Amino acid sequence: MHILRGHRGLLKCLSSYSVRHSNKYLKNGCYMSAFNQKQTENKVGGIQFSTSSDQNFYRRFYSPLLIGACAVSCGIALWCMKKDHVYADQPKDAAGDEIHGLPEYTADDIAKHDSIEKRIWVCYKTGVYDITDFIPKHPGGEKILMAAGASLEPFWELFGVHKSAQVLKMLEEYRIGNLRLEDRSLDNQTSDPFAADPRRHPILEARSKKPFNAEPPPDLLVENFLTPNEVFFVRNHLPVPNVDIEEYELEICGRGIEPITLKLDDIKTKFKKHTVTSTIQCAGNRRSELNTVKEVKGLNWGSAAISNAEWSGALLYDVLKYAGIDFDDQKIQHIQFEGLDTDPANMPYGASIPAMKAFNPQNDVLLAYEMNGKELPKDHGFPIRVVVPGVVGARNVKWLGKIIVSEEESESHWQKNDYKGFSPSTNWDNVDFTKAPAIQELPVNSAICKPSENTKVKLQDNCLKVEGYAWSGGGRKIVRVDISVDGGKTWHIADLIQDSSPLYRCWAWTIWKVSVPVDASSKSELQIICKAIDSSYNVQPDSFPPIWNLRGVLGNAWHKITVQIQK
Ligand SMILES: Nc1nc2c(c(=O)[nH]1)N[C@H]1C(S)=C(S)[C@@H](COP(=O)(O)O)O[C@H]1N2
Ligand SMILES: [Mo]
Repeated sequence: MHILRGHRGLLKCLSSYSVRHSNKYLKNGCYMSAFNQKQTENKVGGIQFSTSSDQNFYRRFYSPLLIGACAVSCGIALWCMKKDHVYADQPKDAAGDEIHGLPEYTADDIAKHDSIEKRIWVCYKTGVYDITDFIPKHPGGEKILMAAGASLEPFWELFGVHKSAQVLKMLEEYRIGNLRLEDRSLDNQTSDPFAADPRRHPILEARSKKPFNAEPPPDLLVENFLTPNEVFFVRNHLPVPNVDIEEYELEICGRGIEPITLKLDDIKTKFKKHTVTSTIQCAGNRRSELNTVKEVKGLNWGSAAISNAEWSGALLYDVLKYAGIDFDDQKIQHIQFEGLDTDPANMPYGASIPAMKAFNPQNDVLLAYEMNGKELPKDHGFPIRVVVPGVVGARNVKWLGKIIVSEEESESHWQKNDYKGFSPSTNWDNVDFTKAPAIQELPVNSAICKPSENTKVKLQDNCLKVEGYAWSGGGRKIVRVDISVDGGKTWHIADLIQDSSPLYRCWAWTIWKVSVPVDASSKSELQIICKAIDSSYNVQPDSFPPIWNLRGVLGNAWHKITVQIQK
């Protein structure tokens, strides 16, 4: 309990969200409920949760979160400690296995070691570890102090990357014993936080399975102006929350607003239904091409982390008006959003957009409950997601739980410490995330979707049919797409398939098609290049090296593919 007491401040900040949502999670939460159940039925880390005193209330609700927070911190910290190891090379699977001759400890023993004075112990599978000496090296500071007396395992399930051979090897350096047999089964019972994730169409090519991130084959994208829901790319940072619609409430609060909550039905009936076709593109789309210049951190997206759908819902403008916002209040600069998906420390996914985006109803910022005329699918934010036309995917918050009207940007990791652009010379040692603004509107981009890279193509009447997409942020319509098959010396102008929106309020992508004459007599291989121009006459840069950045975002250089000509 001393740990909880010693960290009331942190507890408070972790809890502000979970107090409101803890019941919901107990009922519907796909993973927290599993943890809580386990606690009420069993001992976790040797603590019996049987009474309902205030203290126990805190323990019941926060222990797993706190342990989670520190388990993850430990993982990250161990991961970051890139020192050389003297520890004998052992296969990944051996970490946490019983080591004969080491002392045996009970779950109770481990639970007692929950402060620096008493030393900090954790367990992983059968392994018991004293990580006290690691604490001074921990980049996350004293957060790690909360890593008292429990298994790291359930939390590492959430962030598979920490379960790498390297991290497990580092952990083994702090090994002090084995966990008693009777207590092992309990610690091995890891509930899969992703168990409630929806089924996905096998056509989606996964870039990571847990959390689920996937893109369709590019040639499917150009088959339809609207991407079918099952084919639409998926970008999840966390497990998909299981939202019970009976319980669902959207909270709206912040500067000058008397907080209100709206049920899904309220959002559907109190406001005019508004429909808009908008493309969503991840900032990391085409990251794999940046990765070939120099290694970047992030999911290795191809060119299909982008899709286009028709969204229906209430205008955020109408909802803010209903909530009583003062549109003339100059101090309101940002509209923050929080998702119902949470990390092991119970922090929600979050992001914000400049208030002026929402304050102009013509920007069509939506609280969407339908996608292509169907109920919003689970993967895409059921029951409500924000659609911010022309703005990077990351701000289109899914599973919307809360809207905060604010003077400040969202404090979320994904707003402040991610999704920003840097110079090609900025590296992980000198990067300062406070120095770059959060990405909002995306630059002009395009890609060739058909033919597919490295396939055999057949010419028709000495011509090759090429198809792809083009899109620009901020409502800037695509005005031209140029294709070259001679390295950029000469260009062919593609036919554009677009909606009828005006030049400066176009949220949907452009599908383009062109038939290019090819002189096949001399060559068997052909490079195809595309570049797009938007209504501000922005054009894509010709190569990746000058726009390379350590996170691999904003990759929008000319798209180039190579195909073989079938003779
Ligand atoms: N709540 C929540 N919203 C989220 C995310 C998330 O992980 N959680 N991912 C964001 C990112 S980075 C992108 S690119 C888009 C992807 O939307 P999609 O999965 O519907 O394609 O959702 C955004 N909204
Ligand atoms: Mo994204």
